[in-house]
Amino acid sequence: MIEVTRKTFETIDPRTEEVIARIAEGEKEDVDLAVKAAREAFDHGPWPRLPGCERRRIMLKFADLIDENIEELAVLDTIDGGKLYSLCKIIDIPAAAETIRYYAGAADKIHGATLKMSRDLQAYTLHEPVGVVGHIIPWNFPSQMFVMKVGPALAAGCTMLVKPAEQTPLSALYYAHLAKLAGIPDGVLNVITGYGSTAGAAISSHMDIDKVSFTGSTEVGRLIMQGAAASNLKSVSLELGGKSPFIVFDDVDVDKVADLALQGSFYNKGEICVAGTRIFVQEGIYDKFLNKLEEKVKRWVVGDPFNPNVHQGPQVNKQQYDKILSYIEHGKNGGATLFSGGKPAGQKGYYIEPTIFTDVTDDMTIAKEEIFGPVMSVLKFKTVEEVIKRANATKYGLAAGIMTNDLNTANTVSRSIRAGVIWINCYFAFDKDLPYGGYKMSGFERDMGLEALNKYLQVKSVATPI
Ligand code: TAP
Repeated sequence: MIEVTRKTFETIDPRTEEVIARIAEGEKEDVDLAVKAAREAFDHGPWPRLPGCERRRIMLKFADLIDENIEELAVLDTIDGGKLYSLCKIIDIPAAAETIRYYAGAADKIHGATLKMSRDLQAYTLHEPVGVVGHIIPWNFPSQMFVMKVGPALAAGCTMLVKPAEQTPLSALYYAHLAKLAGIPDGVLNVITGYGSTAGAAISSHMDIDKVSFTGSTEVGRLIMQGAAASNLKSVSLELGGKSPFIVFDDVDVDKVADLALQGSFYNKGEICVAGTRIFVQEGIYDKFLNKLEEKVKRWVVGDPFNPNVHQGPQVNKQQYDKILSYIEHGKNGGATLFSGGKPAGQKGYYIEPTIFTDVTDDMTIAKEEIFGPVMSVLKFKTVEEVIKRANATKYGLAAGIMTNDLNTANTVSRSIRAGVIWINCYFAFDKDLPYGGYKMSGFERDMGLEALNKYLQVKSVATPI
C-alpha cells in the first residue's frame, strides 16, 4: 500500500495496448518505509528467530494458496506480460508453488559445521540469514522470478523487499497478498511497485539493505553494483543477459532438433535470457536443417495468448516491440538473409512474426547483441574446435545447447563452453533443483537449487578453548 508519493503509473495489456490498471508508483520515500518495516522485522521480529520447521509450515501454506489461485495468477501474467495462458496455468504458476515448497523443505535443514582446530580449540560455524534483502526482478517470467528470489530468502530467515518490473507488477501484488494470508508476519515480505531508476536505484543504494539480488539486463546490473559500492557495500548477486549458442552437430535427428531450435529461440516470444538464438549448424546437415525449420516455422502460430492453439503472444510492451523490430532491420540491412518472418503480425497489439535469419556471420549485430525477441540467427560451422571458439566469442556466458549423439563431442563441448547452464540434447530443461546463472557478463551467483539458499546466508565462525 503506497503511503508517501501517492503517484501512480499505468500497466498496459500488450494484446490490446489498453490500460489494465493504475499501479502505485513507489519512490525513495516508499522504499525507506519498506526498509524500515523489513529492518524491524529482521532485527526484532519473529521470522528469523522461528524454528526452521515453523518457517517451513508457513511457506507450505503459502505454496498451497498459490495452487488454489492458479487461474487468477495465470490470468494476471497473461494480461500483463502477454504470456501464454495455457502454459502459465500448467507450468509457470504450479512451478511457482513447487519452488516455494522446495525451499520450505530446506528451511529446517540449515546447518553449520563442527570443526577440528589445529590448536587446543574447538569451533563451529553458524549459517545465519544475511539480513534485509532487496530483490529487483524483470518482466519476462513475473511469477517464477518472484518465487525464485523470495523462496530461498524466506527459508534462510531473511526479510525483504521485492521490486517487480514496471511492465508486470500485478502478480507480485497478488503473491504478497497470498503470503500475508499464509501467515508470513508483517514486514517480512514487502512489494514496492515503481520504476527502476527511482525505486530500484533507491534499493541498490540503500544504507540499510544488506543484499541486493538482481535479475535483469547487464547494463542495469552494472548500475546495481555501482549503487552498492557507493553506499554500504552490500553484497550483490546478478543474473543478467545472454546470447546463448545452440550447437547442432551433423549426427542428430534433424526433425527433433529443429523443433528444439524453434522452442529455443521463440518460446515465451523470445523474451527469455537463456534463449538459444545463435544456431550453429554443422555444414553436412545445414540445408536439410533449414528445410525442416521452414516447414515447422509455418506451423508456429502467433496470436491471442488466451487461445490454446497459439504458440506466441505479444511482446511485453511497445518499447520492447520497437527494439526487436529495429534489430530485424539491422539483420536485413547488415548482410544476413531473411529466411522467414521479419515484420509485425496483426493490426493491434505488440505481435511480431517469428523471424529467422540465415547466412549470419559472427560479427553481425544480430549475432552479437541480446535481442530478447523472436529472432533466430543461423550460422554454419565445420569442426568441433571451430564451433567452441565461435560459441565462446561473446561477452555473455549464460547457457548453451549441444545437440549430438556422440558422447565424446558432448563431453568436450560442454566442458569447453564458458556458460552457467549446458543442455545436451534438450533445451530449457529447468528444475527447482538445478542452479541457474551466468559466467562472464551474464552475472554471478546462482538462483534455484540449494546454491540459491547459500546466497541468503552468511557464515559465522565461533571458536573456544578446550
Ligand atoms: P532491466 O531493464 O535490467 O530491468 C530489470 C529490473 O531492474 C526491473 O525491475 C527494472 O525496473 C529495474 N531497474 C531498471 N533500472 C534500474 C536502476 N537504475 N536501478 C535499479 N533497478 C533498475 O531488464 P528487463 O528489460 O526487465 O529484462 C530483460 C533483461 O533481463 C535481459 O537482459 C535478460 O537477459 C535479463 N534476464 C536475465 C535472467 C537471468 S536468470 N540471467 C532472467 C530473466 C531476464 P523497471 O520496472 O523500471 O523496468
